[in-house]
Formats: sequence, C-alpha cells, structure tokens
Amino acid sequence: MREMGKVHEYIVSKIERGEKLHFTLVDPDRANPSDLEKVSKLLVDAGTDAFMIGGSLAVTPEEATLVARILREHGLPVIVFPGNLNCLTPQADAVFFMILMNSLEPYYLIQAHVQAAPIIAKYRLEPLPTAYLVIGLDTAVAHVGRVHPIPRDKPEIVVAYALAAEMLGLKYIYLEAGSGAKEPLSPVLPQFVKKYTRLVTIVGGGIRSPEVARELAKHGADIVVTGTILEESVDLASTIIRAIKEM
Ligand code: 1GP
Repeated sequence: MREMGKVHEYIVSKIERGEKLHFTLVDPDRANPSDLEKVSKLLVDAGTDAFMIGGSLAVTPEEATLVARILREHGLPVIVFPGNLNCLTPQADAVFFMILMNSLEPYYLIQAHVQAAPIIAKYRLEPLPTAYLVIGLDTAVAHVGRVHPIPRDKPEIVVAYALAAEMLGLKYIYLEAGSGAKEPLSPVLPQFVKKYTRLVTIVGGGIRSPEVARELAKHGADIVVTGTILEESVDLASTIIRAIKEM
C-alpha cells in the first residue's frame, strides 16, 4: 500500500496540534513572475502554510513550472491544484489528486486521473487524495467541470458526498465556491462535514475578508484558501492569513 508522504504529514501534524491552516493559490496564467518572489515572501512572513498552483483555463506547463520554481524557494510545500494535466510540473512537491465528485463528465471523475497518474509517478509528486465539490455555479470551474448543482442550503447533500469520499478512502475534501465567486460558502458546510467525517476539510472561493475566513475556520474548515484577493491587495491577503494563524 502507498504510504502517505511528507506533505500530508506536514498538513496533518499541524492540524493535530490544533492549528488552522491557510493556503495561497497562485494562478500561473495570471501571476506576474517578476513580482511573485517579493509578494510570496510577504505571504510567507504573514504565515501562509503552503502554496497551491493551478487554474481552470490557459495555464501552460511552462508557466506552472516557472511559478513552482519561484514559490519553492520559500521551503513551504508547493501543491498542484490541477485544472487539468497542463498544470502538472515536476517542480512541485505534491498534487491534489482530485475527483470532481459532482461533475457529470466522466473525464473529471476518472479519465483525467488515468491520464495523469503515470505522469505524477514520473514527476514523483506526492498525491493527496481529494474529493472536490464545486458548489458555487457562477464560476469558470463550474462551467469547465460540467458541474451538477448542489443547492447552497442543503448541507445534507454535501455530507452524503463527504461520507462517500471517506468510504472510498479519500483523505481530503475541498469545498469550492469557485475562484472569484461573488459569495463565499456558508460555514454550515464545513461544520456538517466535520461533524460526520474525519476528512481534512478545505474551503475556498470568494473569501475576501478576515471575518469570513475566521468564521469558516471556526466552523470546521481545517484549511482556508485564498487566491484572487492576492491580485487585488497583498495587504488584505496578509491580513486574512494573520487572522487565521492567530486562531
Ligand atoms: C479557487 O478556492 C480557490 O479554487 C480560491 O478562490 O480565487 O476566490 O480566492 P478565490
């Protein structure tokens, strides 16, 4: 049986110590490589725990590699958050090996994984087995992923997916409002998932304030992800990180 690797241990040991984690998502299609070194240093100083790289559209493997190479200099894990196979790079440490559970498209349920697995093995990336649930509909990921809608006010449906994910042996669940979503997810969703499963619970999409980030973390999110806010204000991104790390 495949042992869980270093990045998983890094994450789980922090959670077991009672820490809340913050991950910074960088979209290699939108990042400015000449600023990234400086900007990412500010986020590391604020306390972000890891970097994720990925996007739904237009990421070239060269961009993913360049961004991963810059981010890995900080010594924090760099995790591919794949919109597709183009986001994979051997310069990362790990990859969210994600099933888009509420997709209607076989490609995102298993076929992408069959294509990706031999490449991930060649690149020696650590796979983090993850259930990915896209709940916000008005976003690129919902369109690209052919998402079957989950009503925002039906946490019992999210719990059913989470239980299925746990029974399948997945370790992580990523509750996604979608990058740049107008509204973040309700804290009720991570709260229910944590009540009924032991999955490491990640929440992201549309988080633009320290208050919202803290509410999500207080109600069960082990890991809070921000991405877009970084393109708007590095200060606000840092404030959100500090708000989570001070919990
Ligand atoms: C997207 O959840 C992440 O997959 C981050 O979303 O860009 O809205 O912060 P934002």
